[in-house]
Amino acid sequence: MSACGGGGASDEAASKSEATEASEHLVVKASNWKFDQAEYTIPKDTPVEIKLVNDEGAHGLQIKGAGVNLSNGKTSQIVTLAAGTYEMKCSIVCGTGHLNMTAKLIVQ
Ligand SMILES: [Cu+2]
Repeated sequence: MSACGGGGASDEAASKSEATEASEHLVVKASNWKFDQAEYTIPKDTPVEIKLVNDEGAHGLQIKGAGVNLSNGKTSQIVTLAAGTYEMKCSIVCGTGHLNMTAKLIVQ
């Protein structure tokens, strides 16, 4: 019945260069001037939605080597990471405690 021959892809989202649905979620809460945990752990090779919640003040979240940079307009991002330890830090110059805003993301 299909007009154009071949294909046979029944999935409407056949291309999956980037995951659009996360199977895990990580919420990182920021306040003046810290993240709510010193270490966060997520599973490797799994699409994880990383979400930044500003409980107090205006902060961003950058994860070095993971291609994650969340700030004002953007509050979440889905990433699939290889095992390792990544450095997390605030990406907005938010005040006197800005440099203290670091944490570790452990992917295992
Ligand atoms: Cu900051």
